[in-house]
Amino acid sequence: MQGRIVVVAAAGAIAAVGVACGGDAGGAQSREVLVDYVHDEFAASFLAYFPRDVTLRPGDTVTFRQEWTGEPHSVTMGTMVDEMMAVISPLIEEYAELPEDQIPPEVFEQFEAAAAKLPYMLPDTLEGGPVNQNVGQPCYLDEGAPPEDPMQPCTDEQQEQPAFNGRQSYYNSGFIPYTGEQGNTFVVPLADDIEPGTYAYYCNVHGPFQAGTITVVGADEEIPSEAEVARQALAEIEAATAPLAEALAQARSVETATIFGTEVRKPFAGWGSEEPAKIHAFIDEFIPKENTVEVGEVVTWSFVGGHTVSFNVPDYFTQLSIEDDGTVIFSPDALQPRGGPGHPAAEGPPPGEGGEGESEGPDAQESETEEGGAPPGGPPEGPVAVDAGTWDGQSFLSSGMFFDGTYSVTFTEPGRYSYACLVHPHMVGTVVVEEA
Ligand SMILES: [Cu+2]
Repeated sequence: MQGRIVVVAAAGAIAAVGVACGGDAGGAQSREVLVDYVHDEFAASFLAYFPRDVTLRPGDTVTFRQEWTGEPHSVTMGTMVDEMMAVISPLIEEYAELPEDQIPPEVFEQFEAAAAKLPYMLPDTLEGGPVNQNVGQPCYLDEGAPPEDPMQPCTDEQQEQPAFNGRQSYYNSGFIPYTGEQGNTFVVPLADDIEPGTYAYYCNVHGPFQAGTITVVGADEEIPSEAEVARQALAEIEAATAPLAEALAQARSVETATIFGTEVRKPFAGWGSEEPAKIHAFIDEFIPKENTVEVGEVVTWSFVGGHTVSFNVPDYFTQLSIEDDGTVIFSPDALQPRGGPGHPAAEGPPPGEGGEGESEGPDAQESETEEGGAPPGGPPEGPVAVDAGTWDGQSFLSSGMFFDGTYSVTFTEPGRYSYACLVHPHMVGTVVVEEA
């Protein structure tokens, strides 16, 4: 991790020298902001921008560079976002460190009311297929809001990116793809006539907790060097990493645990830090990475966060992708169970069950095998236990996305089987099946 940042810092130093040799500060500057972060000690997703604030002058450029952890992101700004964050930022500032039960209910109401004014990229119910195209695709508006119909993208003209002048009502990258010409990159030129001030942006997938600011100063004012910006990014990454590393070490040292109110047993699929606030990051690891069982034995994963357990996966595909006509698609293959029983909540929880926070342990609900392919509906809400039955190591087998609950597979053939999370490409594990 340090190595990479040092390289960035060194490049910054060279750029700074170049400017110094050129005499004055003439010529536009560029500063880089990381979107998410690929850690080299463990797999994780950081729902954050590093650094959180960057200072530039009119005519300069902000380059958002995404590090692909499998989580989709956008960079979304404009006066609509400024207004939302003017309400929400002070709330986060004041209450984020408090345990949830000590936060007055009206704080949540204010937060929700402000956040609800802006549309989100992902539909409320994930089903696979097109996401909300009105904000999943790029959209740059001088005034007004994106189309109300989630399936209606902004017009071709509205998708052409102008410089950011601070007065546009909505200025949205849309989903920043992993591949392609603009892969992992979103470049924001600041207009020559942008007023000095602070401009907010956020991710319209993960919401106002994933947010940052661009501070614009006067044309003749000093701004932090590229190296200083990189150092600040590194400091913020380290601050976000420390509690995660601690939580991971703890997860590795136990067999069972209670996390986010749910009892879990190894192997864990995903992990996180329970420390409140300011850690908008989670661990994309199977813990432990390798499990050894005998033929006929069952392995039961406990999910912590939105992941899949998937064997014999096809070539890598991303959770979200952009089709030739611009449509942003949530891959049904990443979301839905494959080769086993469906999500048990697909047909809705039985009356009186499946309510929020109603954790009854992994045996609370048994799934039934669906006939004729994948069921409709998305990930189950609340803890569920899915038994995929036996698997002989031959077919594509995927749990579908889970946030909570367990997934069991009984292995019938000896061998060494690697598996992966279809959402998070760095999240891989192995099951070794030995002769009984
Ligand atoms: Cu994952």
